[in-house]
Amino acid sequence: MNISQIEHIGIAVKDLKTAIPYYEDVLGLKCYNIEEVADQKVKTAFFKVGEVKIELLEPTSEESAVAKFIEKKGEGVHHIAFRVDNLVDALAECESKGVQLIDKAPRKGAEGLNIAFLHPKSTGSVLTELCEE
Ligand code: CMX
Repeated sequence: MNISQIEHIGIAVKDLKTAIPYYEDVLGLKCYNIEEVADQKVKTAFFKVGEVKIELLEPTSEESAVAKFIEKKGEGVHHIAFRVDNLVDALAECESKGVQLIDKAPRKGAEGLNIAFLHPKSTGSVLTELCEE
């Protein structure tokens, strides 16, 4: 597959309002978008660092994957997302190389991207997202 860049780094937080001031007031970044992804039961806040984004993830339900993550591991880095040219082909390649897919087909994520997750059990314990514009 052809990965052109890290698209974003996802960080699990309990509460966006509490988390955002560190990124804005200390790191001097600007939150340019807050968006709810109902499908994933999260509210997201985005910051740009050059070409790469930081995505803060606040769970909107106890059923959210992010709520379960925080309960088990606490707040912190949740996933890394790579931008690929062709998501369908990238997923087929991953599957053919024995990687367990969480999403067998692309779906819509935040910021209108097509996204799919790979299971951390087959990616060295790093929850990995592939995304395509
Ligand atoms: N990073 C690394 N490992 C993780 C993880 C994460 N973010 N989340 C869970 N795990 C680990 C668990 O600790 C567990 O490890 P152990 O068996 O060693 O304890 C293992 O993965 C499996 O966990 P599980 O209990 O079987 O499954 P969960 O119900 O916790 O689900 C996962 C895990 C990855 C399948 C689920 O979180 C998922 O489908 N994630 C993809 C979707 C997602 O994360 N959405 C939120 C972000 C959406 C967005 O960015 O818009």
